[in-house]
Amino acid sequence: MAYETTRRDMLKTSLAAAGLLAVPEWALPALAQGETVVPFADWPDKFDPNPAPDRRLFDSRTISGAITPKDQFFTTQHYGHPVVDPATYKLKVSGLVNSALSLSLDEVRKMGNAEMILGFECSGNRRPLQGLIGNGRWTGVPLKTVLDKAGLKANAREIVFFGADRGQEEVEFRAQKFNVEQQYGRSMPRDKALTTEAFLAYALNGEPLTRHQGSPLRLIVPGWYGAPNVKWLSEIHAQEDQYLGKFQARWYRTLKGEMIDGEMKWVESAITHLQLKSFVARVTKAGNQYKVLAVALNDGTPLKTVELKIDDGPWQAMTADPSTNAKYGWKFYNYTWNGTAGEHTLVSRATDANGQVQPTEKDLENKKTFLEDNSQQPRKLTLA
Ligand SMILES: Nc1nc2c(c(=O)[nH]1)N[C@H]1C(S)=C(S)[C@@H](COP(=O)(O)O)O[C@H]1N2
Ligand SMILES: [Mo]
Repeated sequence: MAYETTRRDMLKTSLAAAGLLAVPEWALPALAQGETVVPFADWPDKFDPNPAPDRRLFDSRTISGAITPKDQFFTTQHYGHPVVDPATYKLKVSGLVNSALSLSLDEVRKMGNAEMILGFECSGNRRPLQGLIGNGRWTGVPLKTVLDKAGLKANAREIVFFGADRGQEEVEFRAQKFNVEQQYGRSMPRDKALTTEAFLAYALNGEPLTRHQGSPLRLIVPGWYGAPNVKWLSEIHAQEDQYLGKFQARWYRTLKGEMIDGEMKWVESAITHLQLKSFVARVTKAGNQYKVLAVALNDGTPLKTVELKIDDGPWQAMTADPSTNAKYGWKFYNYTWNGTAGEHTLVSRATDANGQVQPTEKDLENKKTFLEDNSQQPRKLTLA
């Protein structure tokens, strides 16, 4: 379907260029008969959901259900896709453990088959596409089960997760630069590793993980951004000291200014749990009415409301879709709109049970780095 969208977009672009696109709507197969998708004016003209063999963007206008099909799930990583043969695969558990482990995929699978519907997004996901987000049904073994089997020693304070993928990196130290090989690695403190609902997933939507999704095994950290969900997981290493690898300590950071007692404090923090976000994912026309679909995702904190503002109107409640109620899954919210001809701006905002409100772009103006952009996103469209 992703490729069809590309063709359709190209067609749309060429028709628009030729001045032939009288009606700004086009049909998508996933929709009810007669239902058409209203194009977003803020969507790039040249949208390619498959910009490279190892990259795929999710096209929110094609949402066809709560679970993202595996061939529509976004994918991104740093060192391409390593090939890991499931038949000879071993998961190593090493370092400060009572018994080091080397587990085959079969042995891992026999340790559990917990299932969880959950969404995650890349911490770099942002407007206009919001294409680095998805929601799946994952199956795997609780991380704690594996750590308990190995037995963490008392001084094992840091748990590091390595992928099979690696590459050359320049590591800077003051005036020096060293070119060394690095593995994709992420870590979490012992307590977090033992108490989270994190698990080692071998299946997505009931099928073995694809190479894109980290076959044969990946870490899944419910409620966290994509980066900690280490794909092609090859080794879990317990150590005493903090792990400071590039993708833990340097690459996935946020620098933001916070006003504390009238003084600006510049804070650098690591990317961990998902920030409260919603966005208008799709608008369709059915008969004389328009259906606005917003997607909301956060760290599992219950949501209170998702509201929609149309042009300069008031915030209005959207209706929660009861089919999307998994704690860590994304949530759909609907609104039926009697749209009038002309240009419009739609923006959604989520509020959670703790009273936290999704920030505006202005609220985040002191966030200097672009990761963790959960700001409200005004969508532009023109109705005929
Ligand atoms: N081994 C490995 N795991 C990785 C990465 C990587 O480069 N290597 N990238 C991370 C990032 S930044 C994201 S957003 C997610 C993307 O997961 P997906 O491709 O299954 O959507 O994988 C994470 N896990
Ligand atoms: Mo990411």
